Amino acid sequence: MQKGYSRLLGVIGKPNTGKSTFFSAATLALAEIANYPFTTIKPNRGVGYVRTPCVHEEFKVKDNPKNSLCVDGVRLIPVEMIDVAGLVPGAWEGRGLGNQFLDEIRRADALIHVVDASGGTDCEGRLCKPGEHDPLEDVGFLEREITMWMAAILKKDWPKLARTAETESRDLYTMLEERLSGLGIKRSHISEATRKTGLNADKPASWSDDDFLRFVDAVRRVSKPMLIVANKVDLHTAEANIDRLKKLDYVVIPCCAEAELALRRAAEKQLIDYKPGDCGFRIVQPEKLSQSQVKALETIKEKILVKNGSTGVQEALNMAYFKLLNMVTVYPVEDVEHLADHDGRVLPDAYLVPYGTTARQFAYLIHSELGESFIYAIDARDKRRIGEDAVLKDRDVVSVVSAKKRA
Ligand SMILES: Nc1nc2c(ncn2[C@@H]2O[C@H](COP(=O)(O)OP(=O)(O)OP(=O)(O)O)[C@@H](O)[C@H]2O)c(=O)[nH]1
Ligand SMILES: [Mg+2]
Repeated sequence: MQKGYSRLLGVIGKPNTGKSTFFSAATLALAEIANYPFTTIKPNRGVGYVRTPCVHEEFKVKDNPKNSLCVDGVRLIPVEMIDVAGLVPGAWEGRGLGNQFLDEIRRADALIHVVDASGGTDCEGRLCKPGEHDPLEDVGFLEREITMWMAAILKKDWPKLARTAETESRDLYTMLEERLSGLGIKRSHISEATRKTGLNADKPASWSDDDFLRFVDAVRRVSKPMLIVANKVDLHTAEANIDRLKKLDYVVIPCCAEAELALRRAAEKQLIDYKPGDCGFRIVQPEKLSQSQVKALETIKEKILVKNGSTGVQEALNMAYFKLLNMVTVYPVEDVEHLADHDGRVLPDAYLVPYGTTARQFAYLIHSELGESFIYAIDARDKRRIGEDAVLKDRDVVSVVSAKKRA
């Protein structure tokens, strides 16, 4: 895992929606899966991959990746994920597994909300007739739970904090940042949330209870961006619900986590040729598959891949990184002619960094010494010099020249 800018994706939702199935499909880590609520109690942590076209074809070189994989021209960059226990209404007050669950997403930078789009599980995750439950309710409830949990953390100290900000003219943002840093909430999140709500940061003591909740809700949206994985698309009741989910203000990704898990496991055993996110697969060892396995694979192809373009699992990870977190991929090299590191490995690393990262910040990320003694960087495409404040772009290949050494 890369240092510095590594991010954590939290897989969340009410019980029994397929969170652990999604997580297993993305990471191939073993996680318990069953059709009843609260199968997961202790969180599962694992490593999934973000997928991006590798630059080696454009540069016409053969690469030798170190921090990532390159399969058929596709770079797979590892990213950390956490799958947590299901959340039920009232969790913020301690219902279900309550705060324990919420505490585990403290450090998550983006949230993947897995919804049972088929409407076959009630609001507490118990099985019901597909179509009976409205998954739109699950979206509203989850937003509320997280907001209320954050509000409860802040509420105790709020009156004092707001008064101090006014009477001692202390900066509200700084005080809130100190108070909320344990939730991965930064000053920039707080100022953006204030701006979005139009509240006066100089007069927080005059905010009403409603203002306070609106503010916390905005902090949640900004600091824990979320997308919706509309899971269980293989069930016929899902389609109409997905159309309705898409009207909400979220990225919505139709998904069949079960299909992805089956494909990934078959690919792991080299029975099929399939990369996460592909729109199809090829059976490579038909003699090792039973008739029913072949039939199951054909069904996945027809009902999921052809219809939706993919199972949705990979797309969700990519969207979380490239859209919600606004990351770009940058390849550091030492030798700009051969695109190699000091061991001669070609295009060894692909780093995920937030858009806006400058050449010098990137140098710091590789090594603090390199950042400190930064002179300039070189763009491997046109061999031009890049100054310290230049913002790096997606798929840039750069070499840092420093007073000490190159990297
Ligand atoms: N039809 C269908 N069922 C699925 C899909 N993904 C998961 N399931 C099933 O949904 C049930 C719950 O799956 P889990 O992955 O354990 O769900 P969870 O959200 O982790 O559940 P908790 O840990 O109890 O909160 C299991 O029976 C899965 O096989 C899917 O894409 N389609
Ligand atoms: Mg689970």
